[in-house]
Amino acid sequence: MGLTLTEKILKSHTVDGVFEKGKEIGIKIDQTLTQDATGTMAYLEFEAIGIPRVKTERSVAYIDHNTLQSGFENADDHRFIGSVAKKHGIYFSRPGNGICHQVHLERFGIPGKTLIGSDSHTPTGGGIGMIAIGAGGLDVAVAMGGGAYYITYPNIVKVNLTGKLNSWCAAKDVILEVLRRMSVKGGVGKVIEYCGEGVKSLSVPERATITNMGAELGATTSIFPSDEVTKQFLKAQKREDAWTPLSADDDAVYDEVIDIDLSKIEPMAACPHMPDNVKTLSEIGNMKIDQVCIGSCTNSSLQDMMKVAHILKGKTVHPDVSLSIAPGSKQVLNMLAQNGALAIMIDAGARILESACGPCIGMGQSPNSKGISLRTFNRNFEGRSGTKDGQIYLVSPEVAASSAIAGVLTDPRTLGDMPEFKMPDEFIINDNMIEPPCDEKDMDKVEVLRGPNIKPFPKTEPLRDVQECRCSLKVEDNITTDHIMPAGAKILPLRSNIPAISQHCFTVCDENFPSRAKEMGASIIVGGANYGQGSSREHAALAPLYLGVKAVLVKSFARIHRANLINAGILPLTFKNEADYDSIDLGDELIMSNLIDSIKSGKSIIITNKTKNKEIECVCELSDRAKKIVLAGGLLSYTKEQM
Ligand code: MIC
Ligand code: SF4
Repeated sequence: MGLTLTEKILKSHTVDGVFEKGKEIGIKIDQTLTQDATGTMAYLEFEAIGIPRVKTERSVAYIDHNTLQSGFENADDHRFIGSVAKKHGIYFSRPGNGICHQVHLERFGIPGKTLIGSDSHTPTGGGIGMIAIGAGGLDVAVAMGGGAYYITYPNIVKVNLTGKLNSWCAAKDVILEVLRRMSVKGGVGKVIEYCGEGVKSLSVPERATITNMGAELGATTSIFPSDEVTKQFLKAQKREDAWTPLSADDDAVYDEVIDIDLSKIEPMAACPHMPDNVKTLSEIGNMKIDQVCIGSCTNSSLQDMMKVAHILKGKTVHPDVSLSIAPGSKQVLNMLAQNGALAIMIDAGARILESACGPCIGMGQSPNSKGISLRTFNRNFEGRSGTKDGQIYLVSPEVAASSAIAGVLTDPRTLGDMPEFKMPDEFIINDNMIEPPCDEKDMDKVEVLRGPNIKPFPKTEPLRDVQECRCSLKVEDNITTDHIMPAGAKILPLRSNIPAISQHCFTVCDENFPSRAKEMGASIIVGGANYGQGSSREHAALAPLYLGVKAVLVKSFARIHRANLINAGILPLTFKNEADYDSIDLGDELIMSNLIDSIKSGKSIIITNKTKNKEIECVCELSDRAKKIVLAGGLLSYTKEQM
């Protein structure tokens, strides 16, 4: 029986566990990446593990999220990450060099290699045939130290692409179509593998748009084959040596098959407030808009920007619209500057932003009250833009640019003929903003620079057998990490300071949660289905840990957040019987007993609700390794124990 591409790469990297569906496997990690909003914590954890130099083939630290420096905090973090990277063998991509995923694709990604990153959009690397997975910072720290990364052996979905995209229809529309069909939880436990005749017609950046936003399906990752198109891209990046051809065997067996005829794809938008709330432009109609933002790790490649420039050429942004553009990397921005496209954008009235995440993570450009904002990004969760009642629609760069001119949501197919946007034969290569690490022999000479906002990892303790607690919060389905640990320009600077950032935990849902949880001492959060979808931020586990949360009891979890809870030593519990969700209310007194034996033996955990005089049966399915982590009080304690 032939193998899928995913199986080939996973098989060649498996170092622990059995290669069987649903079982946990440990894979060797070739490359890691971090960004600054999760990086400070990841490097504090790496320091705590105590391994002097990274053991990966390549580790890169990027600065791209917290680039708005309205106080000393972010700049201090940049200096900390830069110095820690230099000392421990990590390449450092300086602020201004671009968004981690875009730069990694350009300069470091290698087909067939494994990559984990402390950012949920790490699967962007699947665009050049990597197994690239988003993970919590602590998992990345362990991988930098040479430890394996553990995933559940996934189900593999084949997306069979046929045909070719019509003019002005985009890769973004393809992933929106997949989201429309599969939903934001449809990818949990799965890898999405793109195959078929249609693959050839998609460039590497287009493929990367699709794998990037596979994160919104909840998928473990997404991957494209490595073919002649990949080779051309790497050659244009002067990295042809990194290329190897890779694809699934013809007789590979998949768990699920989805057929997509590219010629039937039409321009679409994900409507507020979920990436799977997808409608065609004609279904939405001629909506008046207030803002357009172009950029983010989903859509900020040179090819995207050239399409935008073509549409803006000789035009003026509509008087009622604010248009901002953030090219994804210094390479892209530099090429736009040299070929004149930047001048076209400036001339049209676009507000040019630095090459960074910017508005995508609420770092500026929050829309006006109730403002309708079209964005080429990947997430439109409520409040993420920084404006609570902002209405965010996710669209392609083509839709974004044509709408910015018209002032209303516009189908780019009305623009008429589309020229061919060819990939360049050569990109401008200048890695002067990537600092290599020092030689190992010089590492003692490098001083790690710590600002006053950088506080140590919160305290953990081994699991207790009996835990008395109270219900500190009850929330509904589809709670995102943006609800649990909001981002934005005001809160992001606190990412290195868990005591301070925890004061904002869940305040989107309930302003009193932090003080209530702290007062209760030990507590449980109760939630619905797909709890913790979205980002990889481990702060969404570390802040509850700091506030005394001992368990999260929900109908179901999103993958990365569940792993982060385990890493933090918080019990991830699910209801045996979902109807029991109704039998716990805020403030109820709860007792979890016989925890150690139940965890060890995999038996149900019984929570006694003293207030309601009722017993609730909960499931805590953990791999043998995860059991040990939870018993030790988290991955950091477990890793130290192991050493
Ligand atoms: C995001 O898109 O939400 C982020 C910001 O990139 C996060 C990481 C973070 O919270 O720092 C992600 O996707 O993992
Ligand atoms: Fe940055 Fe947005 Fe991409 Fe997250 S999704 S890495 S915030 S550009």
